[in-house]
Amino acid sequence: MTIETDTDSTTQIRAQARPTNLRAGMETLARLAQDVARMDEALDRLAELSGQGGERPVARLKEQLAAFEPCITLLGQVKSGKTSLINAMAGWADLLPSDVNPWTSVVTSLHLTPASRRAETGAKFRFMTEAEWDRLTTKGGRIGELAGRAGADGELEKIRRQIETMRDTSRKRLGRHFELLMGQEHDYGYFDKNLLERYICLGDDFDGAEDAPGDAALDAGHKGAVSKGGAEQGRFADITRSADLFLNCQTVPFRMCLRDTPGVNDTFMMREMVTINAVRDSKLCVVVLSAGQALTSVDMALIRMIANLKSRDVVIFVNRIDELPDPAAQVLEIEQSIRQTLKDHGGPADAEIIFGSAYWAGAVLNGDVEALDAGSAAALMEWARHKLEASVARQSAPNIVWEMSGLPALWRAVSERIVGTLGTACLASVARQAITLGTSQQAARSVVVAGGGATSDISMHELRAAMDRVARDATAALEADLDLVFAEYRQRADRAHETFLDRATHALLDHLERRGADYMWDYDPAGLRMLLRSAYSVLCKRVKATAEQHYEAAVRDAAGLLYQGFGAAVEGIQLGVPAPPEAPAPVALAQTIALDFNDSWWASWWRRARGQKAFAKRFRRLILAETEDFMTQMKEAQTVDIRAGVMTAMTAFFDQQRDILFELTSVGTQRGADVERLFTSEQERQRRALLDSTLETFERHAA
Ligand SMILES: Nc1nc2c(ncn2[C@@H]2O[C@H](COP(=O)(O)OP(=O)(O)O)[C@@H](O)[C@H]2O)c(=O)[nH]1
Ligand SMILES: [Mg+2]
Repeated sequence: MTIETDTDSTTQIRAQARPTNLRAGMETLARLAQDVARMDEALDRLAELSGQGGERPVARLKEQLAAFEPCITLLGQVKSGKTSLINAMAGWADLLPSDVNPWTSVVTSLHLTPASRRAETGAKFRFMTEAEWDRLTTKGGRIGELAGRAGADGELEKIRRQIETMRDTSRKRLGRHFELLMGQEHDYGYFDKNLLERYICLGDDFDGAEDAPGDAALDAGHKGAVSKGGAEQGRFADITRSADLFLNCQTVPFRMCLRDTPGVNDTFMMREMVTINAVRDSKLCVVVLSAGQALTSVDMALIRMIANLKSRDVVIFVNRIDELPDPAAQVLEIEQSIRQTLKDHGGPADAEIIFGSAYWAGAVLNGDVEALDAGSAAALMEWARHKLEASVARQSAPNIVWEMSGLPALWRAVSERIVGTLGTACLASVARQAITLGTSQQAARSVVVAGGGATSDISMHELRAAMDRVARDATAALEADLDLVFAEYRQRADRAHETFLDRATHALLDHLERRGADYMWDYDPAGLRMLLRSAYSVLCKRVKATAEQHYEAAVRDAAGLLYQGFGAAVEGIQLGVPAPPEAPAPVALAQTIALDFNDSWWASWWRRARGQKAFAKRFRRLILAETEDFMTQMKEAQTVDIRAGVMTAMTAFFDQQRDILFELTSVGTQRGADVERLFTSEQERQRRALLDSTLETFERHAA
């Protein structure tokens, strides 16, 4: 990242070193940008045509459209190059500090806005809440909890020491502000290297701590990176929870959010929880793997995470192919091994896999493809010979390297998914509501022409009250049915849990009988996850069916009420049935539980417990305790969003009904001169033609 934000590094690059294909792969995204812009214009026209009272509901739709920001979460192995890849995607090789101490548990969201000049326009940092910090520091996170339960005292002692070090260092760094900062947010109108280092990179003093957490991951790379900030570096990093960075970007044709996660496999499982939450609320994931060690058994936590995603929601990017001696031959093996691993774990075995190198992409962006080191250049030549199509071969060196870096292929995959799932759904939702508004305006005119106001005995006031009642009843009925569906799901999940405990205990007894207690035994919790996954999938289907049924009923009731009030004049109103929101992937299932470790603490528990009479009972209790938090995650956290999504769509529907009703019932008050105007038909005819053509735009996207 350049400190002087107004110098654009691309302009410093010699002309022949400048790539011209940075937007390759983003074509579908560019079309989405056009569609959204057209819809926005159509909404403006709709607002103009609707006159007084009609702007507010249209403004609401414009807001909904403007709030649409597709989010892509990157997750993967530590040091696989997630941050480097995000930088390459943002078209700015040194944007986020890569190689930061991977112990931070910060989720960094980079919000990109298309612009002709790049600029860092804002930053928001959120700190952990007191409760989060407490859980981490008093119990040692989940790993501490489970080490404690298992009686692995040595293990627990070590974790305690690590935590004390962390707590002391943080307090020293933050002094008396420490408590005050908990749960707070810091906002800036810019960001730069120093600011980021203060909030998301851990300070150097951690490298000195002997027993620093995640030893293996704490790699030498970071030590040299002392910034000018010096003592300031990492000042807030251990309590920072999330960072939102806002960037004007020259390459992307549509706004989006790229989310960098801290990865999994950490000592405290803090990062795992953080990553799970990030994945849960984003529909599209890019899994970044290192070509040198794509998905080995140390990545179980990651594998579990991917296994719970659908193949259309995930793209696998195998990075660092520049380090392979013979990429052309090796990628085939790597791809096969990844697919096999995914298949073995019931994951999306047909997920799209892309090979590339963030390092090559960075070289292109920095204008120094000629300075690639020898090994990397050789790999590049090899890969290019294997991959290159004739059309690309004639291009400039930077263009070829960019193509080989895999970024265009990644963009193609990501763009298609953004457009195909999220974009289409968003446009359809806005379009359907816009059609309802447009047709109801038309109806409002007919009401005036037909004599205005409510045709029946019901007064306007009564009509509005009746609509409120319909809304209240419909909402309550939906709530009640959802309660039932969720209760049923919880029962099913509990049953699955019971079944698993029984099976595990039986297996243990069986083991004791056949081999005796001297042989250590462990039990794979995959069965529990499978049972829960199927319970969750049943839940999602039921929720969808319930939502659809209630949405349809709500539309029927609302339409009935309008008809009762205004008769045939409102028959033309097309009330759109809301689409139930997509349920989030059951990523909480990926959460590491005690049974996933068969290492030291388990061995120590086994040694201590095996001689005892009630071995099996103790075992059952242990497993019950170990899976408790996991079950809570699956039963509560995972379902909160589902309910909120379903209810929000219902609320939005009735908000719109109130708008329509407001419009229909207020026409009565604008009679007289206005009615005269309505009848001066040339003007009316033009208006109508304009409205029809506006509605066409919406109809194209409503299906
Ligand atoms: N050779 C090579 N190194 C890479 C590549 N991508 C990232 N790196 C380096 O790997 C280290 C870790 O990268 P980083 O982006 O911080 O990884 P993260 O932990 O996944 O975010 C840094 O030194 C990067 O420069 C790549 O494609 N090839
Ligand atoms: Mg990183």
